[in-house]
Amino acid sequence: MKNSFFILLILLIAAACSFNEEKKQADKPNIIFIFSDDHAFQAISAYQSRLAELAPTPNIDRIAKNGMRFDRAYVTNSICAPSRASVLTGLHSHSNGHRTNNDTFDGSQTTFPKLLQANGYSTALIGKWHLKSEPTGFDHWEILPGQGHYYNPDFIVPGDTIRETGYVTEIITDKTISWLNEQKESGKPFMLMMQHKAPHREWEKGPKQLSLYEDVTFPEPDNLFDEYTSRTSAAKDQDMTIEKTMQLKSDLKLWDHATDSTENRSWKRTYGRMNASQRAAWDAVYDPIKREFDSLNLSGKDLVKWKYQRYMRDYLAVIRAVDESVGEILDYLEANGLSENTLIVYTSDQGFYLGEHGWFDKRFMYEESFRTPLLMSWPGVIPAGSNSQALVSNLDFAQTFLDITQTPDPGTMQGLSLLPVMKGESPENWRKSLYYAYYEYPGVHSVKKHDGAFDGRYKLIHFYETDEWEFYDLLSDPNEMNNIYSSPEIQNQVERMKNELKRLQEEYAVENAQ
Ligand code: SGN
Ligand code: CA
Repeated sequence: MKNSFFILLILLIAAACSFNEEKKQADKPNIIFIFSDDHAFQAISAYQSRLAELAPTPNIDRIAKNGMRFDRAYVTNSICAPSRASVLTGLHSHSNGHRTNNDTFDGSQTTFPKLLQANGYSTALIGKWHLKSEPTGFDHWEILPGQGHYYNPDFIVPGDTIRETGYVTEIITDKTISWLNEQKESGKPFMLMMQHKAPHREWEKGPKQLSLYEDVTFPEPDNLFDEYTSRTSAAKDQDMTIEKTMQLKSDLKLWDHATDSTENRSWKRTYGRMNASQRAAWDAVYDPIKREFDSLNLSGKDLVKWKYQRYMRDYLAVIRAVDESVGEILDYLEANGLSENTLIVYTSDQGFYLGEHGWFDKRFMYEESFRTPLLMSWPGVIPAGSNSQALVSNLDFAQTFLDITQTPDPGTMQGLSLLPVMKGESPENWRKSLYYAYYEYPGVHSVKKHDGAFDGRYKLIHFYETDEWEFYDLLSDPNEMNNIYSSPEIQNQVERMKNELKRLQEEYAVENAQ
């Protein structure tokens, strides 16, 4: 009698435990990480920049309305593949070995997708990857080769490469929704990385946005004609100006149908991939622009201004398709009862210059590229319509995702869990400064190697191969036009930030710290 009572008791306890385990599993939040490539925060209307009214992003803004806009989100290294490696590993470039786009990702490392997968999550990656080695830690993956293509893109899947017909942003969205539908059956929580190619160079508009901003004139940044007075040789010697570097043909699509053909590398990967009907729709928009350009005979500042307008029309229209993609995903989550228990993250691998300093591209530690957009929603945890001024980094995603999914932290990552900040708290022991390092030199766009420290107001940059320094006070000089490194009245702050840089280099065990 006694024995059977105990057996019954044990069975009841076991049943309760397994029920709790299932419940815990079901309560675990899903994560959708929406990642774009080179999306400047200036091009998101939630950030209320000069472009907000003319080129709104209503769907990306929905994430901010339902959740939090981070105003001080930064990256470890403002270039595609290294940023992605930092997101996956929670480590700075020198620690995960991925310093430049030329490196191959060591997929045997600890990454957050692997840890989540081991903790019972369904994991998927769809879109741009750019890390050369095959993805690890994902139950499902479909990736673009390298930079990928906008029109009729190829996708690498395990053991095969498939060419799809259509526009890359729409295809990535469709694939994402298919996977979400398929994985419903698993009953597992999921972590999905939807990684757009857009709005990366060469900013090829989608068929639905071809004439979207054609009659809009966008405001220029104040420093479109920056002469780099007071800056070091790095700002002067770069190769990323709208004036000299931006190409009329490949970047601004002024192809000459009679002479440009399959011989041209850029033609092949852009216009050359389109089918006849895609080309017809494209030509209907760009042929008149080419004729207008040929008749204008522009030079000097007028030419730069004209190129800037073309650049903005293309770039912002490419973003409209990304915004629509985000809208489709948000609608899907709502329609499927997934909004409540899903953390949605929208961010980019880095920022981008939209004519500031006369530039496009990224790489420098100046705000437009060092900073990245970051918006998150998670009802019940993140207060709706909030914003954060905390110094956060792309280093923090990995630990944040481990934290909210109760996945054991290996203790080797270098970021911080954003959970308290997401809840609207201001943790006292939050980081006071960020470490930055850029390594890809010599290389495309010729930006010299540098590292530096930023405390939310003062920024110290060291171009260590030429031993040149820059120092900015973002409070009085938000556009970083005045390098005050040698100003006598600021020397105490320069010294303080030099010590801070040393401290950060020690904390992160930066080898060969300069
Ligand atoms: C290509 C682009 C560059 C860009 C790099 C890296 N040139 O080389 O403008 O900086 O990619 O971009 S292009 O002629 O090929 O468009 S990244 O986002 O992958 O880091
Ligand atoms: Ca990028």
